[in-house]
Amino acid sequence: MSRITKVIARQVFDSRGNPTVEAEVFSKNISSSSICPSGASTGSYEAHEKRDLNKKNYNGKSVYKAVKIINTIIAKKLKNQKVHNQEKIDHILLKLDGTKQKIKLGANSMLAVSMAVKKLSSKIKKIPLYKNFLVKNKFCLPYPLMNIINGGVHANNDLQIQEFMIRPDGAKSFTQAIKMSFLVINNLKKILKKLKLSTSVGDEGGFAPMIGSNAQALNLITKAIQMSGFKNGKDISICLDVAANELFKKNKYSIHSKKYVSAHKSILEYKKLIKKFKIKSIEDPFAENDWKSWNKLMIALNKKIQIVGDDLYVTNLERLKVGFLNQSSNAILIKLNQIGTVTETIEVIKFAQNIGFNTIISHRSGESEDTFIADLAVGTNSNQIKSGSLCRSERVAKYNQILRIEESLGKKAKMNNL
Ligand code: 2PG
Ligand code: MG
Repeated sequence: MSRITKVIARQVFDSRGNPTVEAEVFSKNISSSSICPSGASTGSYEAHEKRDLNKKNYNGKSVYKAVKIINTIIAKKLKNQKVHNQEKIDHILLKLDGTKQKIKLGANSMLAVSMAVKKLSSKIKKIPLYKNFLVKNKFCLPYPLMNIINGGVHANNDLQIQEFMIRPDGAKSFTQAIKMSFLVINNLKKILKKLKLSTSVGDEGGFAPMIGSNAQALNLITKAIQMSGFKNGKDISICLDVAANELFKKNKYSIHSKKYVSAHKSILEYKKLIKKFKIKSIEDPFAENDWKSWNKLMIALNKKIQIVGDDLYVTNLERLKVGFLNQSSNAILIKLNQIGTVTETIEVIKFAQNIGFNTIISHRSGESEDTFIADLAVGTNSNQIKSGSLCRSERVAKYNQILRIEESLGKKAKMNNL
């Protein structure tokens, strides 16, 4: 049984140019490394991201403390542990931290190590990473959720909703899914150019034109879908991430315009949008503590569309259980760094799938070249992956990795069910 001989860490940079943690785990002369991503629209129940907060160093954003924690405390504890025993290693990290929100070690230091261990284990076993999770035989490929117009805190335009996404529901393979998405994105670019709107992109690679209404963004996407020869709601579906935490004040929401209105009025507006633009999925339609409104929306929509909890659940089993009992949603977004270890993430995925929820593996708005989530999506048979647009290498890297996996599966490669 291979054992960990050394753990080291360093400060590297994410796609926004902010410092982040990379950990490298060794077993003799073999090593694997992993980089922790970082969010901008974070839920308040997320595990803690440790930053130095010293204004003189990278405007308070450096992660030298987290790096030091890995190089000293974590490295010492993990030495001689069995590489393939992921659960034990993650439990050592959890015990070492001992706090509810990973305040002591920081979820960024814990996760970088946890993911690097998982990668090292598959390297030593000489199996691809996706074969080192839950699924052993029948691998299914996820549908990509591509964020093609960026708003909210991911862009500096006036769009209230954070992410306007497309999902190529009609695709029969992942290759075809990418091709269909490519066409829509390419045509959207042409439409924007013609309207003399900017084609520069936001944090997740989607366009960030200076437009100010959700309906305007949705009209542009609908046009691009038609121009590509696809049927909206059939071949390609429009999906949203509202990130409503950011649009919530004094029990009111400014989702559909800058004006704050009640949750009840927001639901009526949602219904109109869904009908007009054939929207198939809405993530974080309401704020993280507003359980009541989530349930009202689920009832109002009568299970017809996918309702996804991101900031609501923060990949946390306890919160997911509350959401299940409350009938808050029928899908969960999975982000490793919201919870901080691979083992806890897998537990949440398993539970979610057992209760019939869709699991959507997701990037963060601050990403890196690390493609761990692509393998995680296939290795857990999650039916969707959200990794931004087909633009910016840190986003495309994940889609490219799934193309490689599809190729290696050959004839056995199947798309998952939506
Ligand atoms: C989200 C994510 C990723 P962030 O809200 O779903 O798209 O954004 O990483 O900023 O939380
Ligand atoms: Mg979200």
